Amino acid sequence: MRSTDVRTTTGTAGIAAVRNLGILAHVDAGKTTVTERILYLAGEIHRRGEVHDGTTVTDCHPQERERGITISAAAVSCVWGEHRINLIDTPGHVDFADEVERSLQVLDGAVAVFDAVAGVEPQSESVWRQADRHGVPRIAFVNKLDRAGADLDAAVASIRERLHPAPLAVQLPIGREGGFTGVVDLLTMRALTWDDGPDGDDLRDGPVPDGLRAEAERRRALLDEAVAGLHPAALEEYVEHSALSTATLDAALRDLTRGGEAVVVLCGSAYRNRGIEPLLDAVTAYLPSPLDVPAVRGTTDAGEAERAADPDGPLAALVFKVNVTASGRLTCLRLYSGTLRKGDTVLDAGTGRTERIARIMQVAAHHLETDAAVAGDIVEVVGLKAARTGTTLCAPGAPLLLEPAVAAVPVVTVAVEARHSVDTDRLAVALARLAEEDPSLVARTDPETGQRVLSGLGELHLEVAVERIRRAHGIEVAVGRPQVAHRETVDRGVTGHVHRHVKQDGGAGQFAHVVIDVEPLDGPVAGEGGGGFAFASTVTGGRVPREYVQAVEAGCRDALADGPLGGHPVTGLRVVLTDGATHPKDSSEPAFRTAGRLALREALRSCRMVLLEPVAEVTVTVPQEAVGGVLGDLAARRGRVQGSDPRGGTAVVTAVVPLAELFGYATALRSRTQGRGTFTTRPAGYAPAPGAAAR
Ligand SMILES: Nc1nc2c(ncn2[C@@H]2O[C@H](COP(=O)(O)OP(=O)(O)OP(=O)(O)O)[C@@H](O)[C@H]2O)c(=O)[nH]1
Ligand SMILES: [Mg+2]
Repeated sequence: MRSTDVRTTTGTAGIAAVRNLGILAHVDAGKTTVTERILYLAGEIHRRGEVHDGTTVTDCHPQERERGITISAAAVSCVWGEHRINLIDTPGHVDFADEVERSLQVLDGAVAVFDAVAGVEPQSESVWRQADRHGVPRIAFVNKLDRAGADLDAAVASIRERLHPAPLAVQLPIGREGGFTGVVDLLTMRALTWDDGPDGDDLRDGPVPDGLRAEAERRRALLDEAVAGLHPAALEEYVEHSALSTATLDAALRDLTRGGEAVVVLCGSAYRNRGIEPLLDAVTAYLPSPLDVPAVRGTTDAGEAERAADPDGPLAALVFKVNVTASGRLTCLRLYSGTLRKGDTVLDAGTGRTERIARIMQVAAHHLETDAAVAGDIVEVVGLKAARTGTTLCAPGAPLLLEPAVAAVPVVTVAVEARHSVDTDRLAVALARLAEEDPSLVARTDPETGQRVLSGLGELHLEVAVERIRRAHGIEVAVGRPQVAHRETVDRGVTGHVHRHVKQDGGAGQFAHVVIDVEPLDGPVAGEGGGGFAFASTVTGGRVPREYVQAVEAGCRDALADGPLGGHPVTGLRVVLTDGATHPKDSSEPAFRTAGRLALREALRSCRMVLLEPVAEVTVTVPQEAVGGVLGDLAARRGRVQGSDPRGGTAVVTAVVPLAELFGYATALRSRTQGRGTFTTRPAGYAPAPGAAAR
């Protein structure tokens, strides 16, 4: 399978053979295990590692190995047949959702992995929606078919119900649970079985067992019918022959996958090495190459521009990950256009500075150095000092700025202090490095207490970050209790608030007169990334020129940073500029901006405001007999229970709980259920905080 040709081929034929693939799923569905098996089958590694032994390629950081979870997205590349696959194993835990976001930005396709017992889980739904937003085509892999209670049909039904109306299963499992030995490929109508050979992975291709023949034919007929209903060319053939040829079916599945109109579903057991070869074949057959996806768009001085995946075009590449280690800095890039060569000087389109590429490496299990990389590729480079996650690198003669992924807004904060004052400066450096690698970590100094504080997406996110400071930098740190980030919103607004900003005491004066209304904004409050704010102007007769209206809006946005209840960000409000006045000489945009800021700041003091706290949707899976205790505990944590469903001998409880009450929940649940309870969370916006009386 392995060929150096495929690795080094350049030109369009080479690009068509590339697949930039992400592995996405809920925590523990088996992404890292699937990745490990792919690398093994592709000949990249000669021994399969296990997550629980801490021996996999992609869970390579010490904390990943100890905790048995993926923390950091890891890119690796391998060769399958004529194809080169650059694969990113992403984390499933919600605290690391930003890693998934940054990965999705540079991927052309993804495999969504599901647990055959649990089906679609909360975080599978979240990452699915993330992939929808990025328009990344997917195929589904229902994993863990060897587990007791595994059920492919139920998993497919949950995909249909919760994720996509057209999941198309192209395999029929052979054997159940511990007796799961293979699949019938419904396209070729062959049985693929895996023997427990010396390597535990001998694939055999044989006729469909008699006992499964009728069922396989029934499912193939249903598949033909479903595909014909979605694909016009297939429909023509279906109308004529009441069936589809394998070639037509195959081609239609590729079109439907790339168009996002259907999701091909495969199944297997990564742990038992079953089902991975057909998964790789489906990845290369159905998911797009960099040539099949729309050209990347960015901005230039002359406006928006597109860059096709052309090795001869000007360079355009996006940094999606930076790894800072003691031995140096590795920068992961996705090339969208052009060719990058060792020794090249590249332009950082954001800062206008240039940097030099010292070395280029394949993202292989063993870092292989290469002289060049072309459009469509994902590589690591050495030598860049300033480039950050989200930086665009381009040809100095053809600047183009690509849009970086939007970093999630941190919701949890801890104070971090060096135990020994000699380490204080080193701690500041360590915090800055963490934030360079992961833009969803924000380090700052609290202006009131003077303490260093670190903010992130959750308790685990911060715990992992602090542990890295301890280990990688050898700094002993004291960490405060986690605090949630509050927000403020408007419960009852005000109308006709007047602000006159006048400074006319000689020299150039300032004059801006504004009248605003403030009202609550319907719909979900506290949208991410500065959402939850609307601005309009009803000023007539040109009393306030358009550029000044814009300045007022900018001023109002400035005022949102600092609410009246406690200086928290303000969200969920609409401001309407209803009137104003200008002065022929002294009015200016800065004057109106100041007026907008001060007007809203004062108006908010007259509004009835409500303090908001972040809340999370929690899904707890516990043995049936522990349900009562869990429900009581959730209520004590101010949780609103939304449902409790029996599933096998366990119960799945869902509740919306304030994030502040979830600190330490992992430990509490473990002791309450003798270690048998598990839970996952996902952000569910903001809700009024108790005790914070509206004023
Ligand atoms: N029974 C069974 N267990 C599996 C299978 N695949 C993975 N596992 C186990 O499930 C656990 C989680 O697997 P991982 O590969 O770490 O899952 P992940 O999706 O990468 O998890 P995160 O990265 O932490 O989100 C490990 O203990 C695996 O050995 C499978 O096919 N069958
Ligand atoms: Mg993993």
